[in-house]
Amino acid sequence: MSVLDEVPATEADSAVPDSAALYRTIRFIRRFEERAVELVKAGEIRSGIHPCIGQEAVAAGAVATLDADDVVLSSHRGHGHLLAKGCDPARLMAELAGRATGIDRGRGGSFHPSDFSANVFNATGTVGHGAAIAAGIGWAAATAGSPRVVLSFFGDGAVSQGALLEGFNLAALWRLPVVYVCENNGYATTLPAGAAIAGTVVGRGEAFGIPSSSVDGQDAETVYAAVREAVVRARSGGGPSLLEMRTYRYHGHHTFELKTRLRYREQSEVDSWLGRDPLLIQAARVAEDERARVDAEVEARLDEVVRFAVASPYPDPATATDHLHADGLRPRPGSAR
Ligand SMILES: Cc1ncc(C[n+]2csc(CCOP(=O)(O)OP(=O)(O)O)c2C)c(N)n1
Ligand SMILES: [Mg+2]
Repeated sequence: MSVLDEVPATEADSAVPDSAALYRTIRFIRRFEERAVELVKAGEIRSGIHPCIGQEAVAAGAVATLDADDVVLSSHRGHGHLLAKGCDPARLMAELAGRATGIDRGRGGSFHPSDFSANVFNATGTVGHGAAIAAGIGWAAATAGSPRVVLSFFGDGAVSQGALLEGFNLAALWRLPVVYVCENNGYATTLPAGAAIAGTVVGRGEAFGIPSSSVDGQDAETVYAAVREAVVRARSGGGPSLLEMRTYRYHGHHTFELKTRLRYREQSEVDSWLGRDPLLIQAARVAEDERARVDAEVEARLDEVVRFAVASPYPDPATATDHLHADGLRPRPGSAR
């Protein structure tokens, strides 16, 4: 069962977002991530994760504008994108824990999960490259005459990568149905965006003639409105858009920061962004009894999710190279098997 199975589907082309559904998605992502961090501390998720805590309104608001057949290309900080798109949370948690029951049988982990049943084609750990893959998927959809739209997420650290700019160029040149969403959380690992980006994020899109704007990424309903406009444009043949979402991650870059204290931001800065917590902003739009019902239901579901993940077996080491290649592309004779 997916996150979206449990709530009425948001009308894909509705101009009015469903406040309670957005609240539930944000709450689910927040608590999923907090439970995942607990599993890292308990040694059940051994590789660690990049939590998206603080950025949930971007995933919730953006993905709520899509149809089921639309495609999401995610990033290394992608659990929220997957959950919002309808990925089975139990199988996602099992994937983070490297279990055989994971959405990618434990091969993708937190960095590279894909869920073709939810049309999340991949979460590339190679910063910026998803934007070029998104152009390719958009081209395939456009040439097939499909109404499919591609939503491509990446961080501020991606905007000076060559592959991303090549993707922008082709998407603009061929008017591809791609919506580029930059989650500008102010840092690429420990490097402040201001020390890494010449010009602006929005300027990257404008250079290619792509309609581009900067949006408050802490407010899911503002995100929804901006992305909806871009999705409508893409679906009607109007080509790509770029939306910079101004947001913030409350946790470290990666859970390795639980052990390694990296001094790259002031607590006062974190506190000021905590004052614009996307969960609280959306909670204020939902009646208290409805919120209590959603919170209890989310917690009960996550109890099942965690139980499923930790009870699942690890993959058999003898199968380590299975499922890594398309049919017919077996490893060469003599390579590790
Ligand atoms: C091409 C490439 N360079 C470096 C890395 C290592 N790396 C992983 S995440 C990351 C920071 C990315 O920052 P940003 O794009 O802002 O995303 P955020 O982590 O803030 O969500 C880096 C440098 C990588 N995965 N790929
Ligand atoms: Mg960043």
